[in-house]
Amino acid sequence: MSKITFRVFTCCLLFICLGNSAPAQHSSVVTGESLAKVKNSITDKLKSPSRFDLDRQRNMHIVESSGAKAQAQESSDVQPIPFEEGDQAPNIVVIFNDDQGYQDLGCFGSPNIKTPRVDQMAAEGIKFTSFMVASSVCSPSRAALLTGCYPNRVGVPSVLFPNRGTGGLPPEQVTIAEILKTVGYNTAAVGKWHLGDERKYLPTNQGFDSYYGIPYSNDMFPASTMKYADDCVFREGQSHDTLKEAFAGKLSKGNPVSMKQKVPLMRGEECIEFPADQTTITRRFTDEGIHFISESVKEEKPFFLYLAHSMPHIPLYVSPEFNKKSKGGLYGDVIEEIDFNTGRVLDHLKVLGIEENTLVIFTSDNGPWLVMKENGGSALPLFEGKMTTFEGGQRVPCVMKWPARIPAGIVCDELAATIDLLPTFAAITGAALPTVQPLDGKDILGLLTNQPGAKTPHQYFFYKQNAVRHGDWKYHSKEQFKVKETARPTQGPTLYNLKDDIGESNNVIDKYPEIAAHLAKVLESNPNKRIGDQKRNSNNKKEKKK
Ligand SMILES: [Ca+2]
Repeated sequence: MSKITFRVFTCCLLFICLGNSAPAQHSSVVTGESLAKVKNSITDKLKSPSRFDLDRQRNMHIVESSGAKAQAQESSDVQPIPFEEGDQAPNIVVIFNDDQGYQDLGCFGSPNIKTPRVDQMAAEGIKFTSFMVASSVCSPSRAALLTGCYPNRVGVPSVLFPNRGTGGLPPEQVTIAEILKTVGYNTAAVGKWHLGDERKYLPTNQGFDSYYGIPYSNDMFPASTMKYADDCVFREGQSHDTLKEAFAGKLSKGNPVSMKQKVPLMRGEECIEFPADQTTITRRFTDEGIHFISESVKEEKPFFLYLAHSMPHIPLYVSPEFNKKSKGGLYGDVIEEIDFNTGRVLDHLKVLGIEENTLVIFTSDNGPWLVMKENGGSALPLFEGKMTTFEGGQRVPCVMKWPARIPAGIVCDELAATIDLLPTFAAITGAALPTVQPLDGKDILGLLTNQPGAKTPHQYFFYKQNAVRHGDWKYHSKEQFKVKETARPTQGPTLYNLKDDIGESNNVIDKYPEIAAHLAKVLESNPNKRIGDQKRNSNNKKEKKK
């Protein structure tokens, strides 16, 4: 085939693909009143948890998957586990780390960090090599995971800060915890939240029965609106008076400069320790998660544990037992402590006899903070890291284990994403999907369970407003660089073929201009456009007027 013929062929093929299934456009206007109605209907459902028809859900999956065209893939010789009568919906544990890079696990090729427990999880379950987050920074990535939507849609386009009036995930948006409450789950958020520190934005107002953790990044400040428990433990000489003095002193963007990196530890809606002792925080978050699991088992309730560690985001802290143990320096120590504690959760599930039917997911909120050098992790072989739309920013390590349904030793190269978790959890528990927000995530149960021919449900995946992926192709309208040493003179537009060029180093836009042109057009209709921005701005204006 000549080059021109190939281009015409490619162009036609793309036209057919794009014409048939451009990104879904949601024209219905979601009003404040309708949002409130849905939220109320969820609350109503909480009062009478419905019994889910799991077998029906599962049979539907088998029918759908069996119709798909079987294609050779790496794990194709591993047979799916058949559904059985009386199978129960699983318990769900999501372990979500902060700024852990693509390479920072043994099973993802780390040369110097040892993670035997997560590696074992991968060997006993599934490893996703192309697992995406919907933003390369904390708050939007977390909003996307919990709502199944690109973050701009749900009003969290960028990082939130205490004392700056940046708000939070609007309470009317429906989270994983809220949909799982409708089918009788116990729910707990443990660790970093970062979707708003004011009371109305806290996990306890987003479907979680309990919250224990640091409400934003571990390098931030106390919030002036924070409520302190009567028995709050003040450390390092801090007190109500020192806090008062700090807020009366020098402020930078509303934050008291003398309190940098002093963050609260909260239980429920109050601070119980200030500043949080971060040297023991990974263990304490895990202790809390384990306690919640035990309590749920005692109550004979299925559970959803969202265990969001506050590290390896800097500043890094580690328990004495892990100090200087890793060949990967302090960063490696932190990851190895998280790995050890992940093992504690897995062991606890086993001891309680619920390992078989518990889905455990281990992943990260965005790529490594490379400008922190040795404290910043690695995304190799991907290019760049946090705060960029390169793969290093948004492709994260991910392993999942669920012995009852996920066969051992699967490697999945299909694109999947954190936005897929909500619809997938809905599918496996029978919970109804939210209607408040137009969902961007898709059910990936077929991929998880290694159904023959299962493919990514994402024809397009969007990286902020700047880039789009379609199969192996990735088009950037604009490139962002955070690491000066490796920044390139061209800022885009660029086109890469990730199959041959996972490091996004060989711009082939001149070779495939038709593909670039089509993807540029697709990017224009990006569902992650500034819908949420507009909403958030109008909310902020309203708040300012008050
Ligand atoms: Ca992060």
